[in-house]
Amino acid sequence: MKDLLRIAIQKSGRLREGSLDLLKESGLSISNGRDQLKTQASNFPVEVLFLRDDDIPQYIEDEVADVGIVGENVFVEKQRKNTLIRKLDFAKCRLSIAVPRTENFTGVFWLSGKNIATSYPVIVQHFLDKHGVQAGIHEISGSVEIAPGIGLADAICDIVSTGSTLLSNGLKEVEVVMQSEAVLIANPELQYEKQRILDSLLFRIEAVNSARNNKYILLNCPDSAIEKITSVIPGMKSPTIMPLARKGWSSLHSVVNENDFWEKIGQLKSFGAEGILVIPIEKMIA
Ligand code: PRT
Ligand code: ZN
Repeated sequence: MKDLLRIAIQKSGRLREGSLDLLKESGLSISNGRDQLKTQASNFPVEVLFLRDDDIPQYIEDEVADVGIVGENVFVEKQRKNTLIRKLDFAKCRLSIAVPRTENFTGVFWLSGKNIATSYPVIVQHFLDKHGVQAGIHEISGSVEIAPGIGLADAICDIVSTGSTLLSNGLKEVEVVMQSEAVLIANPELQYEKQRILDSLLFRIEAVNSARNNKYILLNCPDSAIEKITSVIPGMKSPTIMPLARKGWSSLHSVVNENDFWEKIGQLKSFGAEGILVIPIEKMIA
């Protein structure tokens, strides 16, 4: 039988859609019924396994799966024989300590002798050790944010995204323990053939993620502004410049990063750019 790379993704929850989207945008044709446990891509040597996110690191260590997509928080907490291959730029969040809003939190030492409720005991213990603080850790698996309100703990350590869950439970975020996002993890000792499949998948993921982070930009500008504009949007190698029918003007095509997009648009306009078009990129290969 030909080798397949077995990729474990979350069966249901916050990572499921982002994981499936990434695989599909990488050109894998996969059918994904809600109740399916596994499915094979019809056009790429990959089998997708749908599992609980917490179980994925162990399945990879046990070689039931070869690679997987989990939150970095789960990867770090589980301490399994997994290698972090790359960050995937979605499901961004942070793991933070929060205390009741009315507490006068004075710094990490405030936690000394207190009780912290969390689903991440390993990460919290590491954080406390790093700061030389001794505190109790109370491991609970869900609804961590209600623990202080019912007298189960003095503080919590949980995932925060917008912060609204903390707010509605009368808590305030006081220390960020780690930043997290979805990550691709793998068994550190993949067979040669599986590693080759992973390498070609990674090439595609790279192209998808670069495309997501960049936009194609076209604009018209007076020839005298070309140099300044090129310094703002240098593109992949350098911009394409084509003369307009109108004398003294050119059309300039380049690529701009999503993150500094608005700031750059402002600069371009101030240099005399007009008729600016911004277009999504489907795939981008350097
Ligand atoms: O069933 P299974 O075990 O597979 O799923 P799960 O319930 O353990 O995980 P799930 O789907 O909730 O989250 C999967 C991963 O998504 C986490 O491990 C994180 O890496 C990432 N992620 C990103 C989040 C959030 N954002 C998030 N907001 N995980 C959880 N939350 C929860 C958080 O626990 C809190 O209850 O959302 C609430 C906070 O959100 P805000 O926006 O109110 O701050
Ligand atoms: Zn989970």
